[in-house]
Amino acid sequence: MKLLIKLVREGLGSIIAFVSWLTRPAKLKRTPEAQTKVENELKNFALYQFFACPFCIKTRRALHRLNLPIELRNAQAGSPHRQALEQGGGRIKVPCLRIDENGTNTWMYESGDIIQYLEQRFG
Ligand SMILES: N[C@@H](CCC(=O)N[C@@H](CS)C(=O)NCC(=O)O)C(=O)O
Repeated sequence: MKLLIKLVREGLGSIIAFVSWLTRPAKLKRTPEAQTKVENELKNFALYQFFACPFCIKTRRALHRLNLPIELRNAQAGSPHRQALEQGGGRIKVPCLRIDENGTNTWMYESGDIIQYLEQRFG
């Protein structure tokens, strides 16, 4: 039964991911200089996520719209990133944005908070 629920959830998530990919919004355009500056800042960012999680899909969609090529890290069971998320952030919950800046690691949970933060900083 648990396996069936997992399969249905993964299947639905994959369909949502596909539809979201088909209907991707236009990317924010910056000057080449501004885009390079943003991309340099983003080298300190990583998004821990699951491919088929609807909250992660929503967050990846915002990354696309804001033209933010942030490294995606799969935090599913069996992935080495899962342990890093649990140890650094304190729990296994995705999406989680890790920001490594000024010698401090910030682990931001909640898709709404992540999107709002990225919109305010880079939008
Ligand atoms: N309110 C949260 C919900 C996030 C959430 O429920 N994520 C699920 C995956 S869809 C999760 O991480 N569950 C823990 C797990 O599967 O181990 C958000 O918007 O980010």
